[in-house]
Amino acid sequence: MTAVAIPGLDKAPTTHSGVLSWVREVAELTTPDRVVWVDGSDEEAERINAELVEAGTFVPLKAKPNSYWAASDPSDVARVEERTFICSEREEDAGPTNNWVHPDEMKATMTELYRGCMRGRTMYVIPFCMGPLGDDNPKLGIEITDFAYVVASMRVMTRMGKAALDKFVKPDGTEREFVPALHSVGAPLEPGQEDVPWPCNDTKYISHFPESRTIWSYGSGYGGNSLLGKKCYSLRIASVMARDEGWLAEHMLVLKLISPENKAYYVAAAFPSACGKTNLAMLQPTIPGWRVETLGDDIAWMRFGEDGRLYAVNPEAGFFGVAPGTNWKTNPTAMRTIEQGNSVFTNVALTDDGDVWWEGMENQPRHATSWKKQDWTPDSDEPAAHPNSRYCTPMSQCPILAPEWDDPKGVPISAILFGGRRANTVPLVNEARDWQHGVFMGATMSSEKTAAAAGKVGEVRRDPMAMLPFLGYHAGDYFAHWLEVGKNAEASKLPRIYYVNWFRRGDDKRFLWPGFGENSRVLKWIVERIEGKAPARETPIGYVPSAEDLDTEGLTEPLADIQAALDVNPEEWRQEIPMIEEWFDKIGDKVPSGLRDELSALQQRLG
Ligand code: GTP
Ligand code: SPV
Ligand code: MN
Repeated sequence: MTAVAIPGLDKAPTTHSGVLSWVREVAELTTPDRVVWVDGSDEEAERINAELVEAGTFVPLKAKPNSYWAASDPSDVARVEERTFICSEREEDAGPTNNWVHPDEMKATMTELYRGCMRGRTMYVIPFCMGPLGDDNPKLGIEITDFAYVVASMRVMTRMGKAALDKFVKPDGTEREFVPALHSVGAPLEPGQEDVPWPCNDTKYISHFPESRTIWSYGSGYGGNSLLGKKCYSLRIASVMARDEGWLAEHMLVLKLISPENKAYYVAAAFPSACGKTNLAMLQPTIPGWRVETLGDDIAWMRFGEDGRLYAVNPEAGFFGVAPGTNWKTNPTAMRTIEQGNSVFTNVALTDDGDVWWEGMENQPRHATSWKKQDWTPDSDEPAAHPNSRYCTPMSQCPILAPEWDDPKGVPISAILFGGRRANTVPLVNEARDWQHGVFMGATMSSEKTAAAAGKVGEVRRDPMAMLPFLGYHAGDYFAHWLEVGKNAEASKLPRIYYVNWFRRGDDKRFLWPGFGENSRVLKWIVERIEGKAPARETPIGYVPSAEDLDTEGLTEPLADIQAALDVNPEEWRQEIPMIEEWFDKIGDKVPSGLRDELSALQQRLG
């Protein structure tokens, strides 16, 4: 056997034997022209950004420092749930909500796709750590990718480079475990072939091997498909680790709410993709004296602390936020974060003065370059920005970042919110009777599909705990795990659970609730409930405030709208029952009996 000489392969800045052998194996399979070990330095970032500009992937923005505009291939704009696979050894472990292929078969198929797939390209080796570097047990990974855009984005979204690699070998020489995460755009270059700004492949696979804690992604450069520390590691693989180890890996924001008395409450909230996590995490309260600080906008890892409370850590270091709808009124915090630069904007519009714009932002330009790289004017039939266009920006720039954001201990959660996008039925806020009832709310929550994933937008689907596309194992086992977490804790120390809906509409389709900063009124009611101070009416679905129980001072919306947003209509809920039954039947025997009990109790209360 002759070892292949690939420039850079032997420059490994680590002695970790698992890393060395895996990187060599991948290089020999994918045959890149060169290997770059990513160190995370500023000089390296400058070089990579310059290369991306040279390749036409990045256009530097004149109006924001160290920031870039990128437009993807028009076919590569969102997560591809149909092409996402949980390749557990046994099909029943993936469950009825995931696509499954046996790991041997998937590895055989993808090995052939990967063979020679990095020809003509650079293979980047990115060491990264999900969660604070100071953790006693850091969650490490190596992403191998052939797309420099992924390197630039991982730099924003994770703790990466030398600082992460230093954690791979303990001071005593022991090698830590890591998640190998392989990514290729699947677009080898033949000698002399010209590259395109956004290489990708019509064939896409986003595959997860839960038993070996391995990720293989092929064919897409879009965030959730290519930034493998994010959904692939921190949710799909981590949910399996969490099941095995007794913790929770969730699609949740984490915020700190500070009352006028300066008391802090930490809140975690699970809303499906493009349903308001970033906006709630960065909320600017409209009620006097209340403040919010941000800890995370997409993912929370929650474990019990020594005091028996549930503590949350955000594994990420950046925001990969939905651009459309973001403006100085809806989300001033996001605007102030991106304004400082060091950001990548993908599939938004590029203005003629070298800035970014998207639908919903102030100062609509008279002319711009659309995300499809076409001339755009306000008269154009198509939007300037793709509905799932995104900004990628460092958390450290967030002006209301909570000082404890990087603390490995995490923050103790007082309330968990589940929420979806429902035009009817689901009231603005609803408090669970207890943990089991709250788990039932999460397990049966539903939402209209958004542009964050390929497919039809607007269809109502069950999205348990906002994890439907991100569960690494059987949904029924996942519900059982949530119940188990509650059983192992003292009830008084568990977070209270709420079900919220900012998206209920009136007959004329307008939103009944103003949302955004006004959601602070709902958070205030929740905190007052926790303190035993706020009233609520007991309804068949849970404890719901009346309009007068909420602080509505200064709200300009008609009282009738607020009342309609809070309305619990038993007839609408009775129509929900068969849909929940159908959902439970889909999950099958593994639906825990506690949740079946909750369903019958709900049915009975609805009469
Ligand atoms: P992912 O990053 O895909 O997981 O999404 P997310 O849950 O962080 O969603 P985000 O906060 O980015 O919101 C998505 C869209 O919903 C944006 O267009 C927002 O402007 C809009 N939105 C957020 N909060 C509210 C709200 O309270 N009311 C209304 N009407 N729209 C909202
Ligand atoms: C989501 O779709 O929930 C996102 C964006 O947060 S992505 O990282 O692409 O999954
Ligand atoms: Mn998300």
